Amino acid sequence: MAIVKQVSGRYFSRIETASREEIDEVKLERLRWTVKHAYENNSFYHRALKKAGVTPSDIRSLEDVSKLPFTLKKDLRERYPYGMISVSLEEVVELHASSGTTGKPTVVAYTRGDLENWGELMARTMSMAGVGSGDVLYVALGYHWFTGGLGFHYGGLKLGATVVPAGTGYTRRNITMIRDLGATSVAAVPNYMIRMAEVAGEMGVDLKRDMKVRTALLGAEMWTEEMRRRIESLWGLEAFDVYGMSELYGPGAAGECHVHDGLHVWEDHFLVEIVDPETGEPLGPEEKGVLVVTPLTHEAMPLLRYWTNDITFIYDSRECDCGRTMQRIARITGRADDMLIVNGVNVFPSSIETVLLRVKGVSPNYRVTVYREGGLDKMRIEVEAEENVPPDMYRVLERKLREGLRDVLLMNPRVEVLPPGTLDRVEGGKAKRIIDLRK
Ligand code: DLL
Repeated sequence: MAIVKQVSGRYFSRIETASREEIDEVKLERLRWTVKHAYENNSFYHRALKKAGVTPSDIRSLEDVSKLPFTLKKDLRERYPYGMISVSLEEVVELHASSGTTGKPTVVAYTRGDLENWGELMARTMSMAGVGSGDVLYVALGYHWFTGGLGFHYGGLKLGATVVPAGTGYTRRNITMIRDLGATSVAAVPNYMIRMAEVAGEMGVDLKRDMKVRTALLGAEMWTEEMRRRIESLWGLEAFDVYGMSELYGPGAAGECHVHDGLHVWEDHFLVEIVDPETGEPLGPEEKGVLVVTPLTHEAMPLLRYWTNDITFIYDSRECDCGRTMQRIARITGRADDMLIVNGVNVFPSSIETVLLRVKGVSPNYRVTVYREGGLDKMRIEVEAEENVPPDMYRVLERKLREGLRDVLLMNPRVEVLPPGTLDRVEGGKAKRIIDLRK
């Protein structure tokens, strides 16, 4: 299941291949600007910096970032809706917000300059994946509070691509339009590519024969290499990982080039660090921990050392065969709070996905439930079989999966292989695969 077409991307901005000295110079200048802006124009940061005993003039090198206090999601929630905004509301031209399923939503604000930057970052990210003018970019991501839809939209416009603001839901219509409009690139969450492939099958549409899609730009949820392979082979395309979050404008903080070895961080706009999840102490290159980001250009809502809660590491080497000099992070293993602690063993859902999808005949539709029984943590893993697997093979698959999972989980989970179509589907949003009944 090798990659079908090798896309070679183009540089969108000169800075992508700039020297280390130049990049660091830009970063330092912008870091100093950001700290000053936050200190002078936001009462929360003014107080936080005073408390930490730091003034903007104390930031003399990039390492000085570690003097700054962290900002947590809870800080944004507590200052809902406008408490983190550091410009006058007249300068704010767009607002987004998280869905706020747990507590208050977090609001993110943009000035015109911020939207300009976001468009530039998304243009770079997509250009790196070979998208440009002449492409029909089909954006199958939410367009409302979620930043996914508009992020790809702004980037696509900047590239001169033909942008289709499709949004989510209406999966049958999406299949028809991707085919009829001759879309060459699709932006979506990974699980939706699987869902669309399933619906295309029901409609009798052959993704490889009837579609012109060459690339998929995917992100917004944890996905593994195994998931990438499944998507690529179902659609006959090349899939690129795109990382971002609302608090960092949206998608486009980092993305993959055609080498597919880590994600290039747009360092002139984001200063990234990896810290120990327990102590907050900075970790070195190649050491896994929590990604902490200081956006360097966000006018409406500067954030200092934003604790993303995403787990990854920074590559030691800055050399990449694509010629870009911007540092790379590894694909996100998951969020720190998604990590399951099962009878004292730490398990990331991504390791479960990896085991499941390595087994032939097992589909990418799965659900993991953790519960307590008799004073012990138990895990049930339900996964659908592929369409062509006869039901009398389900027991064989279960045995295979149990063996693989035992090595990762250090326990015997209950594994159930189910007929295709049993589990609930999400029509375009982030998948909810983990149910922890202990919480
Ligand atoms: O998910 C922005 C986005 C849209 C990124 C479309 C990529 C594509 P939020 O809804 O604020 O923003 O969620 C951010 O999603 O902290 C990660 O946990 C997760 N996430 C985003 N991209 C990836 C990725 C958007 N490529 C949260 N791999 C982040 C794994 C990702 N997880």
